[in-house]
Amino acid sequence: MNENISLNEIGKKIIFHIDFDYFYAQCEEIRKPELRNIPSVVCVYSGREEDSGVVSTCNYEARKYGVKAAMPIRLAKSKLKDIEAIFLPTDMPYYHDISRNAMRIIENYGELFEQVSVDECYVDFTKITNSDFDDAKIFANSLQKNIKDKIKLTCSIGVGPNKLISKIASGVKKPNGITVVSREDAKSFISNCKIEDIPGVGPKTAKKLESLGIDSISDISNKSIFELRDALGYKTATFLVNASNAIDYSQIKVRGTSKQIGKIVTLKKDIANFEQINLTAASLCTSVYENLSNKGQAFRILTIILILENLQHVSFSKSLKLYSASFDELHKNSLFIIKEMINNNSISLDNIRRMGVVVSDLKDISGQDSLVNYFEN
Ligand code: DGT
Ligand code: CA
Ligand code: CA
Repeated sequence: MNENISLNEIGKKIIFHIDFDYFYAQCEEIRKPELRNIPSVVCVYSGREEDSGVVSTCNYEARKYGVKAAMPIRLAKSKLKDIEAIFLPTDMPYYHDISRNAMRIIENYGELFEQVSVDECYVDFTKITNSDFDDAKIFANSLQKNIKDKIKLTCSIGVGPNKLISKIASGVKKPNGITVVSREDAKSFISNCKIEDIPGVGPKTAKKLESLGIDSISDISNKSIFELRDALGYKTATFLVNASNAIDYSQIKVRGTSKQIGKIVTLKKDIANFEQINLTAASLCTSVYENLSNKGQAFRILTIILILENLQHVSFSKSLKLYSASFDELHKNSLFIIKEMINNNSISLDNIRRMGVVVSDLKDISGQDSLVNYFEN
């Protein structure tokens, strides 16, 4: 797949890595705000004896006392001895619910999205940010605020020219941080990182490098792949030499069974009348409908996204009573929601920069006789 992407295209990308802060512990704070100012520790109890098991994560208050993930619960308790602290068992279904809601907000911007774990994702925001790192900073702020306002969840965001740089950047300022590393700064940024900061480099690789007299990223960048391949193998050597030069060709992997279909476009400048809004909505709906029909699917949730000139994101979702595969229903509802959103938020038409139509809660109906007539009313 890489061959089809020109270097020029890669050279313009702006990738976000978003990581939710102290995730399980923050989920607990969302439903029990009284936990916010005291150390709280989420534990996986093994059940063998009281307090046997490990810490899954803890809030930043608890981290001040040296409590960490994977630490035995007993050790964590000893570190928090004489301190008012709370120990809680994990509640995975609840954390997954929060994760789903937060990820949906991010996914609803309608760009290439890859969820990598319950609390982490990558998104290609090249288009929304016009491939401009100053715009990306503003946009990251607005995205962070959007998630905080809607779910009360904080996250840390790394912005970079590729997945590698954005992933490392998101860990630089935590919690609730934003770190932007522009294309120009990427090489010096990575040179100042430790070898173990490169995702995928474990103690074994670090040891092998050390035995070659390599103990910094700059050392690696001065080597050629051929010098490292005997010790590390060709694949790892290539990856590391590239990484040490801030190069990473890995792509955002949109999941094959995407749970939504959407299309988002940038509007012409100075849209001044509803006719142009209508035309844009019709073309977005046509594209979404074609995609939906090709996949043989019906939808139930319709989301409209408006991104304003200041990169503020306004979205509204409507759940239909029944699944629908009807273009008319998609179109009619989209127009209605767009008008309501514009009126309810007093948005002036020339302030709308991008508009998106996304359908989700999809259902396979390819076995049906007539797709178009399915549930059509
Ligand atoms: P952060 O990102 O440093 O603010 O803190 P977390 O807690 O979000 O850490 P992260 O992103 O490494 O992990 C996400 C969640 O995965 C975390 O909330 C709990 C779970 N987790 C992480 N490490 C461990 C572990 O060693 N054991 C268990 N059972 N769960 C873990
Ligand atoms: Ca996290
Ligand atoms: Ca994480």
